[in-house]
Amino acid sequence: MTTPALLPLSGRRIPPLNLGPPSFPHHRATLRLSEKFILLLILSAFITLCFGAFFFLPDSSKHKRFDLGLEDVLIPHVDAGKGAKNPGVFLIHGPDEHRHREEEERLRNKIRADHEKALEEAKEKLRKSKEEIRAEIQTEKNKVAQEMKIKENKPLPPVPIPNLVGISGGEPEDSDIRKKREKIKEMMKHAWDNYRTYGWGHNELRPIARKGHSTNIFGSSQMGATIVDALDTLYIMGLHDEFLDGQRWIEDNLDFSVNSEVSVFEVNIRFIGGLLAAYYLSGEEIFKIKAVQLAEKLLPAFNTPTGIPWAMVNLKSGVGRNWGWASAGSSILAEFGTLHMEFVHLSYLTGDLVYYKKVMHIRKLLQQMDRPNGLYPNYLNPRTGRWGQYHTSVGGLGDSFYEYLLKAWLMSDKTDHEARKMYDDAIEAIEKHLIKKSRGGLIFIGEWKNGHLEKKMGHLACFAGGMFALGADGSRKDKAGHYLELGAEIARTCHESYDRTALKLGPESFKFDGAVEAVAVRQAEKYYILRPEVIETYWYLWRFTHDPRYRQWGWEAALAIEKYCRVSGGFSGVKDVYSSTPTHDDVQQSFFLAETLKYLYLLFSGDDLLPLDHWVFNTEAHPLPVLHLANITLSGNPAVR
Ligand code: DMJ
Repeated sequence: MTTPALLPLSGRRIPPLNLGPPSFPHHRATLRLSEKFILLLILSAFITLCFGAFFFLPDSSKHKRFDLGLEDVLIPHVDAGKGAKNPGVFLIHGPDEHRHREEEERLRNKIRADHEKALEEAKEKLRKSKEEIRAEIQTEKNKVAQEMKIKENKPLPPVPIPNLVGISGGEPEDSDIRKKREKIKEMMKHAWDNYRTYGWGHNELRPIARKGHSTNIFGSSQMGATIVDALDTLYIMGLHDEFLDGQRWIEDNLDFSVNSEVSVFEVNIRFIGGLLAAYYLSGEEIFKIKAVQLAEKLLPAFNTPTGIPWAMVNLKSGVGRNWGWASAGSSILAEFGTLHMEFVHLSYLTGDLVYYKKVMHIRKLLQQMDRPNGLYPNYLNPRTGRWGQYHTSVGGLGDSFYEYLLKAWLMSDKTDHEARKMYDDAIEAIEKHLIKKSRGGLIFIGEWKNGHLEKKMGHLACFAGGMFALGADGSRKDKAGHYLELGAEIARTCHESYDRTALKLGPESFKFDGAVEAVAVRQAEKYYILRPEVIETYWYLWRFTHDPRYRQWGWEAALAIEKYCRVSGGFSGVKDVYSSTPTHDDVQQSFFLAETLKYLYLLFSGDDLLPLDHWVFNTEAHPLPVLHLANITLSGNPAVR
């Protein structure tokens, strides 16, 4: 693409500017801007020329009319009184006429001077080199971007902030527990300080190579995932300098206008969840503003024939697509089904129902679909609205969908009965088809594949112990005791998966097959990447039962992490939990700071820190306050329909 030929103003034709290939939107934008800039320049010189020339025309009726027009503006006459039919038309008499001529002359001179100045400026511009013009365009662009940024960072409309109970404190009375809590805080400091030193601004840290790290879920841009994910943990631990440091980075650097393809789910749970939690805890507007800016960038992912979002979206172009490995081009249940909490909060905080409608649409669609054996398959095609492979799991691919049904109900102050019903129905089907007892008496959650049960449980599925306990109160047919017990059984099984290893850390996935119980068989399943799910379950069980075994198990895990995962540059995952000499994977995952250390800290804190009747934790452990939705008009919400 070339710029159009320009008017021969000074006898010279401006050569077309070559501003790069047209195929990139970024370059296209540059080209458009430069075209506009040059054309505007020519146009303004031309208009000034015409305007000035007008004054030098011989006297004519047009000239007279123009004089009158000038009088209208410049020389209001005392005779123009109340009774004047048209107070805008003024009469000219004696001395006024002289004054008028002088004024006219002054104006002509001014216009002539302006005209000459504009022509000079235009000539000046045209004498400039391509580079100089480019630099000027760039300066203009920066100015516009800066203005837009200021506009974008404008505060959002104020809304009543829910009751924020227990955002600090929780100091345990028992000195032993206090020491343990202090130790967890020290681990957080170690993880954060090393990230601060070696990985600042990168998404994650390589604690051994001592440099930044990232994966494709965060796209190609440095979005400081660890900073955003860690903020609320820093806050509740009272690490306020570190929190402020993170806040400053977010204010100055966190930019979502990047040509980067990110996972909608991951960015939602870690970034939007993290920013919202930081906002509620600290009250700092910037977190809310950034959360909303990011959410707007995710919205194009919902532009599919069904409204089921793509797994990935390019933050700049808005183009979405699904993972290549997903069955039949499907979206993933645990991904599109884990947006509800954050999106309801976004609508609450902005007063814009767009977010709420997106997630309610997903819910409605799921409600209408047939479910094989009452189970939700993990794959759903966003083009056809049909299920992909019949694979159901409470671990990876399915997990947080169930979690969010329960938490939607809790977050609505238990008024979203539709969500509770979906949760109850789903859990009943899961219990019937997926939950079994091993020969050795361990309760586990298997995976359902095309009518066949795989006796394998992932580390991710261990979160379900906490979920069952959390959902016990309010369960159907008064089965609270049953679900609390089921939660405790899952906690026991997952503890066994830790206890049966050399490092006392759990494998990624473990089997129940003949003599094999809660042990990984394949080499590829023996790693531990600092995941939180088992500790998360210990914490929920602790809160609901105060059985000391959960603190004991949590402490065992903390010691094992300290012993085998701590390196001088932070914390690292390990490749084989059955080998007594650990090999590190050299990644400090952002969820280690967001979840693992937070749940450990809460496990050794009093229940008054983030009490569960006021706070609901998103799937990345970011606490969001309960919303009293019965008092809020969110159209379509069962609470207000
Ligand atoms: C976290 O990002 C979230 O808990 C998510 O729901 C699944 N698992 C990882 C950590 O294991």
